[in-house]
Amino acid sequence: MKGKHPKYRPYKQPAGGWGAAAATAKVLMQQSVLTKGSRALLSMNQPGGFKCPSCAFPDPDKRQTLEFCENGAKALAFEATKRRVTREFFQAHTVSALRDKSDHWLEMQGRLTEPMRYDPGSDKYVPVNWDDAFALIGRHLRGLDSPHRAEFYTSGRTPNEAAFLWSVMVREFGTNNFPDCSNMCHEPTSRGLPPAIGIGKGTCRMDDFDVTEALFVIGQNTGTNSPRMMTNLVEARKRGIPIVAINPMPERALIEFTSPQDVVQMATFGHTDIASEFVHIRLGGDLAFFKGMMKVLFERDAAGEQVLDHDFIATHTTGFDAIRADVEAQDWDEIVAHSGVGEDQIRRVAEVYVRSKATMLCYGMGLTQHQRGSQLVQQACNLLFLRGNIGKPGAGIVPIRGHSNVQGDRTCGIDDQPSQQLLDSVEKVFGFAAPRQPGHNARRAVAAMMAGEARVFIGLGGNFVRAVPDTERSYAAMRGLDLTVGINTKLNRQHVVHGREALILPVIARSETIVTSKGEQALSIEDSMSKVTASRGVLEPASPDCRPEVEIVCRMAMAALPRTTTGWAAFAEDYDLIRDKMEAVYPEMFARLNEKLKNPEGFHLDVPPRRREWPTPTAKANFLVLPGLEVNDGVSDDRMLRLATIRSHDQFNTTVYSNNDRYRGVWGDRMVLFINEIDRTARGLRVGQKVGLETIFGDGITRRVDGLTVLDYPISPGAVAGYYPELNPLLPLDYRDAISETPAAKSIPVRVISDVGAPD
Ligand SMILES: Nc1nc2c(c(=O)[nH]1)N[C@H]1C(S)=C(S)[C@@H](COP(=O)(O)OP(=O)(O)OC[C@H]3O[C@@H](n4cnc5c(=O)[nH]c(N)nc54)[C@H](O)[C@@H]3O)O[C@H]1N2
Ligand SMILES: Nc1nc2c(c(=O)[nH]1)N[C@H]1C(S)=C(S)[C@@H](COP(=O)(O)OP(=O)(O)OC[C@H]3O[C@@H](n4cnc5c(=O)[nH]c(N)nc54)[C@H](O)[C@@H]3O)O[C@H]1N2
Ligand SMILES: [Mo]
Repeated sequence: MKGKHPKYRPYKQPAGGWGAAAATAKVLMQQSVLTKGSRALLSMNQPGGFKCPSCAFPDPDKRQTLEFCENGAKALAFEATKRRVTREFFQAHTVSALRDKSDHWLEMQGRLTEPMRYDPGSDKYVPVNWDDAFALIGRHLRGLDSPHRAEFYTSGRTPNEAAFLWSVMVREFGTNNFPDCSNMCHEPTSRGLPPAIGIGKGTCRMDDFDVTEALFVIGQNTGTNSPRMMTNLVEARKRGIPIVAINPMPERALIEFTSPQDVVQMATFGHTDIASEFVHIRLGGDLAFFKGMMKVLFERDAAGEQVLDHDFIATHTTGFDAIRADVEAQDWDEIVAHSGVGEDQIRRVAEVYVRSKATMLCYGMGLTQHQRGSQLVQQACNLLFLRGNIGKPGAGIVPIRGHSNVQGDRTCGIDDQPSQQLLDSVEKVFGFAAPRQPGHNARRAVAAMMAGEARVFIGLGGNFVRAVPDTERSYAAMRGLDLTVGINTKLNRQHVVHGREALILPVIARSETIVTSKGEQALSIEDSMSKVTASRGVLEPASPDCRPEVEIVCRMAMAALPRTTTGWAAFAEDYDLIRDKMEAVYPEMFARLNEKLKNPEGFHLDVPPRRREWPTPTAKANFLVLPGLEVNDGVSDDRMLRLATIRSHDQFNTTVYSNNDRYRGVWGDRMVLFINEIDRTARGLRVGQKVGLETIFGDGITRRVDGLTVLDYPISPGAVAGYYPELNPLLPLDYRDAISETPAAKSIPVRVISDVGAPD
């Protein structure tokens, strides 16, 4: 059965196209929301409507009549589903029984409908009214001997207004314990970019795509995770712009794509070739590749060619000599070995870069989730600085964010290491003493739970326990808490892996209307390119007992802070009042916020590097050296492979829509191991065989996952891949980026344990 397996049928069509159109129709039908869902799709990402709850990629400036993608439609269909989790459902299932169900099964039960409290006597969730739920939270929080014993998690679907109030409530309570989904995601961007360019955000806008002369797409599975960006890639290719895709996996949509919105292309079964140059990089090989490209530039500069922007370098940067010395000291053989890319291809890509007068460098989790992820992001900046590719049209650094409002949440104060300036401002506006010491990020929150220091966990959205590393130990730590609270739309793992007491609080979703005594309320969202827009739902809330996130935060604050003078009750009714306070805390950034949000097109936040102003300590853009060629520590084990934990086409993070991964050709199974044929045969493994993986970490803890089906896949040698979150038990909490503490989920050192069961 060489190379073949019933669960693996390589997808030969272009990505997108009729496959995507069919998948969109199917998902709406399955969730029984064909008419309701289609109606809502018409308002999604349109002026006056709501922002897509899926990813953070911006809407186009030039509008299409239907502005959504297959995965946006999926996110909406699963949100607008007709299925409901009711009190009868909880009556029929003990929590122990629910724990045995898969993530997909939990998700498929539908929307949460009323607040529930865990009853240890029956091992079931039972109804609780909202007042009693808040009273229980208030009792626990007020009873702690230190505010630092509570962890306040945020997931990136939370809108700006709720995130802002959450940050105020937690600081008034007395801690900066803000574990956030971005701590596992683009934290290397938030911590890596400021020393380099002075701001932890990208520097491009959508119109830069129209004038760019070269695009790099690095470590990002665009067709699955930011499908709306495919429109920009297609348009760029139609203009003849080169696209360099750098990835250890030849992701289908980066090779060929049919735009579902392109009527002619659909009718003629045509497609657009996306990558003009596909770089099949070694996993973790990007550092060596960047240095290889820089080496070519320095060589050509030394030979008298005009390949560097010396004006930009002299006027705007520091550290050029050090970076040059570091790069020139690297040996070509080493660069090739560490990047896995031939010198000829590195030179060819460097030539693409040299020919372009404006280059955009887009990246995702393939760059950030490594042990030196933050510094790797800085190396990408070095490459851009060499040709003055920041602060001019069509050029810049472009982190592609994940959750639809993950960037906004950070902008609105969700930060475990807030600046003293922000805290001063919060104190001035609200009149309480803000805690000055740094709090816990996601990793530290889990560590505090493991150590027994944390007693309470409250999650504003998300599925913390399933998203974090070290599944088994994290589950145990969660179960040791006094109280766990999940503020969610859907049932998920964190509700069934809970503390001594536990609450489920159901919320109104992004696509649904929020009506208070002051009338209908709008929210605001910031996309990956710093554009802030109002979002107004159009559908009826899933249940009359679902509450808006803003109201939940306000009532929790009133229960937890008996002496508060903050206007929580008023905020819950009138969201304009919240935005007034946002403006007061951030007077420059959010000046005239309420007024500006009336423009249906939204507005861009200021990004100083766009005009070549650098808010760094040197007031310059800084070249920063990362010595050597490796982004991950060496491991002395010759059987070692590097495991990347990745997303399938049919999931949104821990939400599993189905067990298929269309573009990678995987059907009906998520427990698979993508491995290169060379590595497979070297280990004597057969395609279809079931194997286990074991982490090599050396801290005495055994981390192992069994039951993975071996598939031959064109992933670069030395690397294997499998799905998150199923493989999170293999990821050690302390295997992380040195600066940002982001788990290094793309480079886990593992060993294959074979012969666990027969081939199927
Ligand atoms: N439909 C859908 N959309 C989503 C999400 C979802 O789950 N589903 N999640 C959202 C979130 S929160 C996020 S953060 C984003 C995530 O979006 P992506 O950043 O695309 O995330 P991943 O699927 O984790 O993998 C990224 C890619 O990195 C590649 N890679 C792995 N290691 C390396 C490496 O060493 N070098 C390079 N160059 N590449 C490497 C993998 O092969 C893969 O193609 O998407 C967001 N959008
Ligand atoms: N091994 C490994 N681990 C990873 C990653 C990886 O690539 N590999 N990726 C990491 C990344 S990039 C991220 S961002 C994290 C994701 O971590 P999280 O953000 O915690 O996880 P999600 O799966 O996105 O959360 C899904 C839940 O959010 C709730 N929800 C959905 N919409 C709303 C809403 O509008 N309001 C509220 N209140 N709740 C809502 C639903 O109940 C749903 O079950 O995981 C990280 N973990
Ligand atoms: Mo993310």
